[in-house]
Amino acid sequence: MRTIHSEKHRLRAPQTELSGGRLVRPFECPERVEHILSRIAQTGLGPVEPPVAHGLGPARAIHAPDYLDFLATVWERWRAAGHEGEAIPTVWPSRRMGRRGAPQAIDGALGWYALAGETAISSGTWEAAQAAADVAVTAADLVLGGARSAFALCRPPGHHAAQDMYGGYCFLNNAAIAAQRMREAGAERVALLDVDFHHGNGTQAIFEDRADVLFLSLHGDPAQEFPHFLGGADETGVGAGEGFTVNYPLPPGTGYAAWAEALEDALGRVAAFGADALIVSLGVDTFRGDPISSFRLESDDFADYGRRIARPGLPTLFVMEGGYAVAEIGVNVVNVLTGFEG
Ligand code: SP5
Ligand code: ZN
Repeated sequence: MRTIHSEKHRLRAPQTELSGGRLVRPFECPERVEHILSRIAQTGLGPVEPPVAHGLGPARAIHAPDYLDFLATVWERWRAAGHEGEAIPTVWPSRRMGRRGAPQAIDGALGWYALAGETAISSGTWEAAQAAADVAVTAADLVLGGARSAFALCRPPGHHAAQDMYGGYCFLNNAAIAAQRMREAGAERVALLDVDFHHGNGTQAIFEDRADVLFLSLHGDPAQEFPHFLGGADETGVGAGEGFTVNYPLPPGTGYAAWAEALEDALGRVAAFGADALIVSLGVDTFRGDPISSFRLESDDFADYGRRIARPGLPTLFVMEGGYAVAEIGVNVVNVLTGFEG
C-alpha cells in the first residue's frame, strides 16, 4: 500500500493544549507521524510519497469561504491584537446569545469558529492543515486511479472540522475533502466509516443532508466523551440524507468484542448501500493505552479489524485521524493496514 505524507505536518507544533484546567503539551504532537513512518519502513508496507499541491480548490468544495479566510489570517490577527501566547478562544456564541456571524475582533472570531477550546492555533497551523488536505486528495487520486487502497497520513487530523468550525485538533476535514473529490471524479456513492474513538462530528455535519455519502461512526458515547454535543444513535440524517448517517455510541470501557459487533453492523450497511469506494477515518485512540480515551482495543485487534474492513472488496482510502499512545501508534496503525492487505 502506498502512503502519502507531507513533512509540512511539522509546522503544526503548538506548545499548549488546555486540558483539565492546565496548559499541557498537546496530545496531538509531531512525533505521532514519526512513529508511524518508522513502523511503515520496518514492516515494508510500501513506498511513502509526498502530496501533489492542489491549492484551496478541494477545501473550498467542503468549507465556507469566510472560515477559510479566518484560518488563513487568524495567527496574524491574534499577534496584531498584542496577544503573546497561542490563540485560544475564551468566549463563544452560546445559547441565549443572538449574534449571527463572526464579530470583528479576533477574540470574538475565535469563539465563532471554534467548537472546542483545547486546540491552540500557532504560527504554522494553516500551512500544515493545507498540506494535510493535499495529502488526502493525492491519496484519493491513487484510489480513483485504480489502486485497491492508499494511506493518507494526514496531520493535523480532520474529522472534527465542520464546514465552518475547527477544534478537536482539526482544521480542514481531510476525509470529507477526499470523499467530495471521489464524488466529483465519478464515484456515485461513497461510504465514510469513522473508527476514531471520538465521534466525527464535522464529517457528520458536512454530509448529514446528503444521500450520496453514507457516514458511519463508532465512538465513545457523547454523553461521556468529547465532542459531547453530537454523535447520538438518534441522529440518522436530515432531509434527503435521512438514513445515511449511522452512529454507534459505545460505553466507556468498550472492548473488542462489542466494538467488532458494531463494526460488522456498519460493514453490512456499507454493502447494502452499494458504495463505489470506502473511506476510513482511521483513529487508533480506541487502543487500551490511549491517554485521553476509554476503549480497550489491543494491538492485535487492529490487525483483525483491518481484515474485516477488506472483506467488502471496495477501493479503500485510509485517512489518519487520532491516536495519542505515541509509542504504540505506529504498530496499531500499520496493523490495520497490513491486516487489510491480508
Ligand atoms: C482527532 C481527535 O482524536 N481529536 C480528539 C480531541 C479531543 N480533545 C479533548 C479531549 C478531552 C479528553 N479529556 C479526557 C481526559 C482523560 N484523562
Ligand atoms: Zn479521536
